[in-house]
Amino acid sequence: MGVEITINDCAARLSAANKILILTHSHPDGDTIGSSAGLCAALRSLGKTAYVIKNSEITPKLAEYVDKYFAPDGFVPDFVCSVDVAADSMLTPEERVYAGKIDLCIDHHGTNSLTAAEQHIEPHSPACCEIIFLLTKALGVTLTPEIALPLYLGTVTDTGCFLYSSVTARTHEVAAELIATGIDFYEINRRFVETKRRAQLRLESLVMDSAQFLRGGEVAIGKYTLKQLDEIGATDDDTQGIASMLRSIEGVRLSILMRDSKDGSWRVSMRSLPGLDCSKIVERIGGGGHVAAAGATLRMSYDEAYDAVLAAVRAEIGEL
Ligand SMILES: [Mn+2]
Repeated sequence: MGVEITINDCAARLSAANKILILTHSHPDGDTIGSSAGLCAALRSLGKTAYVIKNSEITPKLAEYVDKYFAPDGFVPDFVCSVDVAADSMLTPEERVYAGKIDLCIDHHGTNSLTAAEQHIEPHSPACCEIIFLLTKALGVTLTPEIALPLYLGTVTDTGCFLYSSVTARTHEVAAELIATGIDFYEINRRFVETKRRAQLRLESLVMDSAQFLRGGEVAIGKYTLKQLDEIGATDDDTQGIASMLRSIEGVRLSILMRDSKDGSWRVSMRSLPGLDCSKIVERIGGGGHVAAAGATLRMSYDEAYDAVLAAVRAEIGEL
């Protein structure tokens, strides 16, 4: 964890830098990608040399919002800034060379533990993109559609299209300013919220079939595997948002979704309704995140991981 600094200090650090590299997190989502592309566009509008490090785990659907900013081979930055990266373990393989050498960490995860010289963490911001928007103001940047579109993307994807309890009046004010630049906001809403691929619906059906409902239906736990993804022709794009699906079932207050990884570990994604803090539950099994959305990675068999997860839930909320 770095020294906490203000958003104005963040702007001062970036203003003093010339060759800036922006880092995104492993299994990138709309928020880390939107934050990186928006910040990169903003810095370039100030005449800086700024790039986003190539994230080889990115999905094609998200890549188009950031790939023009990817750093060329051999780029040597004088300042390294991470966006939406909550822990050293969330750095991608290509970012590992910067582990311990990050100058500034900008994030909205209250559990942030990333090693950085300085940091600006706003746990009450529903999306990192909202912080980047405030940073563009502090930098004196004039908002353009090129900056606004990725920032809107991340705001929509991290708030479930302004649905979640983390949304504030400020979130809507930020969105209003982003939309006022003339961006095609409906295209984002449609592509990332309204439209679903058939494989995505098949995946939802698989997860629903796997689900167990505990504590009178208040707790739902489901799973899917990489093998199943392969069988139904689903890609990583189709898994975005799947963790929230079980929480959307009437009566469910806490949802848990487990999926395997290539290295044999199990990824646990937890979602909750107000009144239940899933970051506290996953901290018991080495994870982190937000009050309403958190996760952990367990290097053990499925049965062991399942037992560990339910033990952590029991320890927080009582018998299941
Ligand atoms: Mn985020």
